[in-house]
Amino acid sequence: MATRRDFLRGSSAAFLGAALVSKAGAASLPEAPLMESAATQQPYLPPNGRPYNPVATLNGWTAPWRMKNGWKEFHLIAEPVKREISPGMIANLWGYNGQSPGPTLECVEGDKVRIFVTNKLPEHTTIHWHGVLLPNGMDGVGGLNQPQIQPGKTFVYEFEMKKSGTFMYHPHADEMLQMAMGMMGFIVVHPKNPRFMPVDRDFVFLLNAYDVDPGSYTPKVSTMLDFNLWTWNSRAFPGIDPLVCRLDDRVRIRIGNLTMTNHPIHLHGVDFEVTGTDGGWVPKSARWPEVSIDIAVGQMRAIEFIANAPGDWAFHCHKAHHTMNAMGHNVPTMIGVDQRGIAKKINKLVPEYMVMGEKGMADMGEMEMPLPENTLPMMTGTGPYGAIEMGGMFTTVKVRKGLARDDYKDPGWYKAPPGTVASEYKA
Ligand SMILES: [Cu+2]
Repeated sequence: MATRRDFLRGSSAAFLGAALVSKAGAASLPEAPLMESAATQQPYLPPNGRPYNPVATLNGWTAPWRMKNGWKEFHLIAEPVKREISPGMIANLWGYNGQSPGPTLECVEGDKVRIFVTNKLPEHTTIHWHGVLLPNGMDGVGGLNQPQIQPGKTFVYEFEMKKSGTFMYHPHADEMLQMAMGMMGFIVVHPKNPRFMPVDRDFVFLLNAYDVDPGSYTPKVSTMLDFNLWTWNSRAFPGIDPLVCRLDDRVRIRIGNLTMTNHPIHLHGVDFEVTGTDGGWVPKSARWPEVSIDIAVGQMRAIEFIANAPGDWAFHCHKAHHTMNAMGHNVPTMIGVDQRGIAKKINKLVPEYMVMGEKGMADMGEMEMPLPENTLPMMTGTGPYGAIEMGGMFTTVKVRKGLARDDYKDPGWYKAPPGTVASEYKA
């Protein structure tokens, strides 16, 4: 019998067949594929159904489906997962089909979808389809629209995707806890007409946040605002893959916010326009140019631009503490404080003690400080010119000439033409 590992070796997209919930259900339930990798998977070309140009889920994947008598059938399994937040840190989260966030569900306007949801969590759950227009009984608010899905049970949701756009899914049951544990995913409904607002590259990711104490693995679930890990698709820099674009591609990036605060998302190197919200597409006459867009709690914003400038462009949340990993919160301001005398005294008691923050905190980005296990450095990442001093909600948009249409591989660091890099002035 094939093991999980054999499956991984044999398939470029690491889909795995999961055990089905019950013998009775086994005959009728579609397969629930499982993803073991936290890497960005190649866009999933639709094997059947209406054609469309698939999205690339940042550090994620698209769920395969089964067509059955004209219905597109998905199977989500709500379950505890281990998510690599960045190399060197794993979190015990809850998610769907092996990862948090769950797989992106891709459909086409007019598709009839049937989504089976199996609950393998220790408590009840539901799924709400955020922004999708559907019958009241399919809206997924536990207690209001449906009974809760008890552990071990499978529920089925059926509705038609009436309009194209970008939506999210998440539980509407013990919501604060289940979202603090990572239960969420993206829904992309492509337009029926493939010539409607076409783009060359179409990325999606969710903004999420966790509160994981240094040295621990499981998020604190009663945190309201003071989260310490700010993530994109449950990944923190330097674990977030670059968004790789071909020079002069038209690029769309769809960003949903399921954290408990707003995020001004800032892209260097280009101007963009907001072309979609969770409510629908923005007509051309209503768009204006931007370089940052504030995405409020529970909102989705789709931005579009022409990738006409080669380079490695920073792409990040503009709240500076959201581009840091845990441990930075209670550091006192020491700028201008002469700590030399103090350090000598403390060194007699604690030989490892280091003076920090006297000239600012930039030294932290390069410092090899001993950290508790399973803890990411606060400011980290190395670029071609040294320490990048970032964490959390930070990555790059890498624009390169001559890439293949379907090439999303990291091309390495940009090699700037001679004379185009800021350098020391020498008189
Ligand atoms: Cu932010």
